[in-house]
Amino acid sequence: MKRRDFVSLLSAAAGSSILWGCRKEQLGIQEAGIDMMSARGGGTIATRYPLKFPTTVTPSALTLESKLATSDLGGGMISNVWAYNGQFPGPLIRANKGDNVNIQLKNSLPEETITHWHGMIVDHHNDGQPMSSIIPGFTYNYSFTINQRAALNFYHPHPHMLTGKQVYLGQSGGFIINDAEEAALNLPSGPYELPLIIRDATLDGNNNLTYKPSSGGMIGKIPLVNGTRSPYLNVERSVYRFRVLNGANARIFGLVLSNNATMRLIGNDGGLLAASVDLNRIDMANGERTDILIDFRNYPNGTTIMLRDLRSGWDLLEFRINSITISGELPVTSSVITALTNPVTTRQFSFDGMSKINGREYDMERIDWSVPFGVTEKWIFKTSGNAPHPVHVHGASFQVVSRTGGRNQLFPWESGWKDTVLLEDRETVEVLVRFDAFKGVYLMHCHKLEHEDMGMMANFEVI
Ligand SMILES: [Cu+2]
Repeated sequence: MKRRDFVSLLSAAAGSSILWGCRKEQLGIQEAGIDMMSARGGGTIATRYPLKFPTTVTPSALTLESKLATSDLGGGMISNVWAYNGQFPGPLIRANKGDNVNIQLKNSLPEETITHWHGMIVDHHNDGQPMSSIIPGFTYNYSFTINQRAALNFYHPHPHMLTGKQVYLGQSGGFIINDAEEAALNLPSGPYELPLIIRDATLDGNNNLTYKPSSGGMIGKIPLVNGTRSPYLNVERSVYRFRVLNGANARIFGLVLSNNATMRLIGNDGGLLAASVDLNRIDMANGERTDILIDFRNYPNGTTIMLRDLRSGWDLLEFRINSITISGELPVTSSVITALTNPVTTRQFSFDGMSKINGREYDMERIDWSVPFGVTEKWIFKTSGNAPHPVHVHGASFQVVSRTGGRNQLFPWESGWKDTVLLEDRETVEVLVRFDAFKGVYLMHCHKLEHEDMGMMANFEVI
């Protein structure tokens, strides 16, 4: 907590002598106490700032400029960032299945970059892989038709050895696809459907994001939601749909509500689940997405509820119920997920140390295996240590069929279609995958971005 915030907090808490005492000589003790409360989750006391939202854009004729900018992290705390179109996080792209995407990426960063559409099934040219990186001052044109089910996807840079730094400094955003199946469900929409990009960060003495990864990846000291520190969100007594992305480089979040209420999980990486499920905890590795309904109808006006991360103990986002009128419904959702079956080939991949898959580091020029087009395969992910490794596959969604060792179970947020699955120490995870959209070179890698940058990544070719 910065001194300025502490002072404003003191004036805000002036009437709360029971909590904080009023004797000025206690100030030093109080400051330490408040610091601890702030870090440990005394959320009703800390100064909080309005949750920011990115602007929504369509991808039909979009220019995305990767450039240096500044962003207000909340309360006038200005930080230098690397932002798409000057926004941190980047603009929220929204389109329908069947729409044409025409995006020009302009590189105004001081180093090479390329943007990848994590979760989107596109051909090699449009996938934004490291070999497609462009140098400063150049542009890259993406053009494709969206042909996949409704989902929240994640756009971010993918240049070799620079991904972690660029994502960390602010290069990330959401890409929502809508479709007719989803529209028929009448889910909360408009102001009741909101993106939450959750990540961590460490600020230097000038409040700038500072990138200092360790062997376990870049683990930041504070949470940010939509680029906002200590955020709050005014909500009505209604049902909200939150499109949640873990946009951290390396941190895993265990999401809970402070009153232990359930959240209705309706979707994940690849869209709607076969059936919605009520949960009071949802874990998300970096790169994973969840689609969550939260029902605020039964709380009196003025109630506050905190979205917390149980793994760190952090308060992430305070919901402030701010209406008397009750509206909305909490739908039970379902969707048709056709199970992949009868794999014809089994492949094993060991995620070794911090930089290798099956004993080899990434080589942009090397194709490590070939996959026949349109054939179901079983891929088995293991680790020899240094997990967690969130394993991400380009070019197709997969279905997770088992986890043995470690947590030794699958979780509801791992059903349906996935593109990222968490591999913790001692775990073996089996997935079924079929590449039936495009032939060409794609990537499989650890989505702990520092592992990816160190070489825990491989090219394969769909033939
Ligand atoms: Cu890893």
